[in-house]
Amino acid sequence: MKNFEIAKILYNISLYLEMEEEPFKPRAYEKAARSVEALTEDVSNIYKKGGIKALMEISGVGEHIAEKIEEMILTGKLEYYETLKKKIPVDIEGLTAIEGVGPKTVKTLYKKLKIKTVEQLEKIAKQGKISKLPNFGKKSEEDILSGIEFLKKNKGRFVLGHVLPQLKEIEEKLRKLPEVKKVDISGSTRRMKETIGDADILVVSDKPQKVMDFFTAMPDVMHIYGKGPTKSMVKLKNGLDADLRVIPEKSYGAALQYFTGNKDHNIALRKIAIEKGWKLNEYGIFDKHNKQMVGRREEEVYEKLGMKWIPPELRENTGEIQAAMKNKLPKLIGYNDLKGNLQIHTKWTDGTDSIKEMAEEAKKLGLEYIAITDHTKNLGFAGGLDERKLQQQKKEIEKINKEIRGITILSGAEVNILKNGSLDISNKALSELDVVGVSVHSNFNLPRSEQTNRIIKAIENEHIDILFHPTGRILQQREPYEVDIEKIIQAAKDTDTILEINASERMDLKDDHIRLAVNAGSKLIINSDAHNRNQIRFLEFGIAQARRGWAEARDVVNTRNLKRFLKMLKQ
Ligand code: DGT
Ligand code: CA
Ligand code: CA
Ligand code: ZN
Repeated sequence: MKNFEIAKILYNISLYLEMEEEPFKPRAYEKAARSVEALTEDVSNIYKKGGIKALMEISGVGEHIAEKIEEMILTGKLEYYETLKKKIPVDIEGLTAIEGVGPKTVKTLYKKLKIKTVEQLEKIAKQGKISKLPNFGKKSEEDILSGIEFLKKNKGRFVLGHVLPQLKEIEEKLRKLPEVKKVDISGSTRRMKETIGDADILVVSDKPQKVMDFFTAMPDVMHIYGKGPTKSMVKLKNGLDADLRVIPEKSYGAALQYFTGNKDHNIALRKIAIEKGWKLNEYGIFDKHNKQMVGRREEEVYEKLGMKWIPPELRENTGEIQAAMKNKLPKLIGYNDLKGNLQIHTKWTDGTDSIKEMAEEAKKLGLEYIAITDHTKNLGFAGGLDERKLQQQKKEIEKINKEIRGITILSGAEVNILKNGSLDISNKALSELDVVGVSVHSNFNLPRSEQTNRIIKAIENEHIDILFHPTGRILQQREPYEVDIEKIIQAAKDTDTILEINASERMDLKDDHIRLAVNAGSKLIINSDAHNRNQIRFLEFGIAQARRGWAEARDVVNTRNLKRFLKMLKQ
């Protein structure tokens, strides 16, 4: 079993247990699921090497859950899960994916109206029967229907961070084949989009049949749509479609360019070729006698058209072509440029690992400093910290800093912005922390101007250094709240507050907003918002997002070393 399959079962168990109103177990299963899903190494591999003991070393996995994982690895299923499913046979995953629908709602809907699937729920909600249930009203019925609409919009797309490790693994398997000379994943994956529709893999090979045999027989494959000498199409077990194309070596660069896209970028390039009297397609650039001029290398395609090679993250036809022609492309922030990670959660609130474990992992990933930013008291469900606990935590951090080498831990907090823009922690307590972020975790439905002013009031506080996840969206889960982002970007600049690019599933700010912030000269920061140590690596996706927003290293404050970073905070 693959990590995502194990994680999914653990997560669904947490939903079933929550439905049964079990007190602590749901959180334990949820934490294990989140941790396994973020692991890069195969859990089956970990088990093969070190048995159940090694499983227990995975963040968030204790003895009981380790035994469950062992059973899944050995038998391909889990008796405990099968029993839970039989008791309440509903599509718990699909139904709870609807914003605002939790396991308890699912239970009520099943008990009262026999609803098992999202389709049934949609039908019954449209008939107006949900609003008639006790504790439900017209508003909750409307919310359910708009939640279902939002899900439909994302249907068939996959969060890049969820599928990239597996795609890279497939790429490496192909690279190791003696028949494969070159391999790349093109398409939206290469552009590092937040979500991808399907994976477009390209190879060069003299023995394409062998490559196709291997590709279609991989254990990752669930279904083969088609298999031919130059193109095969499969559905992977995680639901993602993947195409593999075999390309002649002399056209590889042109094919890589073409299949990386995006479509609008390609159309614009083709127009430039036509203006020069040439033809551009996935085989190369051809002159008026139909003779190939270039095509072997991607750089040559761009050069021939009179421009610098364009990093894939920028290829959206939003000005990158004009910039490349004038040699004015940004010097994008690099994937190894971050030195710090300033939003990290621990066991002190809703995280899974200790302060020290998070620091050790961050150090392993090459970071020089982190900030511990647990939730504050208004976030009851996360066990938010009050002033006294924050002070205790700061002492604990000081102690760990003396024991640990090679990384510095800063004290901090993720402070809640209350409805009126005030904060749930006293200024005095905040003044004692090294770095403080604020965020909105409640009242998502305020009118736009009220929401905007609420946030601006919060960042005007001299103790607040960072605005965390500024628009509140979560990929495929939650729409952003209504907010005047340009006004917030300006306020951030005026108040010297740093705007976060949150690299978790929030992916907030998004690329367009980052570009606005860069142009306005506001400071940015990329944080993982990790709730377990396996999630720290998600910084990669925040960097990708920053690149898609045209950000350079100088725009992002945590590319600086600790000393210089501290100087960029409000004094
Ligand atoms: P996705 O899969 O929806 O996340 O997005 P992409 O960008 O991977 O799109 P996909 O898989 O449909 O096609 C891969 C690339 O192939 C796309 O980025 C550009 C190129 N392409 C596809 N269709 C066309 C087309 O009609 N014209 C041109 N010029 N290029 C195309
Ligand atoms: Ca694609
Ligand atoms: Ca495709
Ligand atoms: Zn949290």
